[in-house]
Amino acid sequence: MEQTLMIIKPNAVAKAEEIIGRVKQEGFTVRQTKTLSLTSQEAKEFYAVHRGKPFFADLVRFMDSGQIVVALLERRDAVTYLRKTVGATDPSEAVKGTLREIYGASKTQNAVHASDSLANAKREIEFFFNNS
Ligand code: FUP
Repeated sequence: MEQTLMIIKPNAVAKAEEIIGRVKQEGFTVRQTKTLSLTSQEAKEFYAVHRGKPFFADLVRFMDSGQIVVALLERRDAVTYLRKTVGATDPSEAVKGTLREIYGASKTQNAVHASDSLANAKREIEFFFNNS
């Protein structure tokens, strides 16, 4: 079994139960969840790989603008499968029925984050749960 991290972003927290229900329906086991707010510093650290990109400031400002829900998920092929369930970065390009197509508002306010590799899943799980 593989683990991955999902973040329900501030614009979708009101739909957190619905989103978690969908993820369970897709065969994931929800190992842990946590509701929290990121400080600006924490948001910058989490998205450090995007530092210097034109959207970085807006992204950080969005991610520290309200509560988020983080979920440690488990499933066979969890990383790949969650990416598929979440859909493309830009909700307007996301396949119908994916979480970003349903709940996303824009490229920045795209409702959900999903780890993009096994190595990043590990790092991100440690970032929020410092265990795994
Ligand atoms: P993803 O892996 O689909 O989350 O997308 P990226 O790693 O490319 O981007 C990380 C985050 O940066 C996205 F969730 C949203 C944000 N972003 C923007 O705000 N504008 C962009 O043009 C691209 C990404």
